[in-house]
Amino acid sequence: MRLRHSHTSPFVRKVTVLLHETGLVDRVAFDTVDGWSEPEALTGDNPLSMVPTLELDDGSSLYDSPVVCEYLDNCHDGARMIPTSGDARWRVLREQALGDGILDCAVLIFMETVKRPEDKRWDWWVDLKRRAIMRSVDRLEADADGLAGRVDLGTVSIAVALSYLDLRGAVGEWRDGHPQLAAWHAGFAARPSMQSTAPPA
Ligand SMILES: N[C@@H](CCC(=O)N[C@@H](CS)C(=O)NCC(=O)O)C(=O)O
Repeated sequence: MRLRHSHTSPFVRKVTVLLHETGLVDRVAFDTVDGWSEPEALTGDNPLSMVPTLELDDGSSLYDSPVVCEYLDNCHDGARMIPTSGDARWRVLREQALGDGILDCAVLIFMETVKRPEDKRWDWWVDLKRRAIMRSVDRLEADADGLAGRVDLGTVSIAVALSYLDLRGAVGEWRDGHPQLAAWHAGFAARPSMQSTAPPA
């Protein structure tokens, strides 16, 4: 298998944390690509030109990150990162959706505040996305007890999303007013899988 990836993409990081946690990391070759440059190596596998994209041994490919994670979770014999049924499954999938949604908002804020020419920036849009992130962080603080002691795709997604808020500074210091979530994140971020996938400063 070959993972087309970038070092800073948080969606890629979700996949690579899962690879480490499941012991699959040595079964995957890594190919660094820049989706914005639309390289043929990537667009041939994924017409959207986005990472992560997983090329399988038979030459076919899978994307986006939830699909790649689901596939990889079927490639190992350890504890499932995505429960196969019941309430636990829906909780993990909802947490993945919330983590990915925070990331979508943070990427949009980055595009608007850093990439877009200054005279074309839209404050209303940035504020809307910031409020969505902060409501999500409030909700996670209220539910922080439910994150404790778990290592699955739900907790990986939340931890990766919070770490990305630190990387891009999308909402300032999200820890203020969220002590339980901050303590949980500090513990999870110390895991070897998180440490070895940290983006370059
Ligand atoms: N929903 C996608 C989002 C992936 C995504 O946004 N990837 C970004 C990097 S963080 C990308 O490839 N951007 C290139 C582009 O938009 O052209 C997933 O979960 O994989």
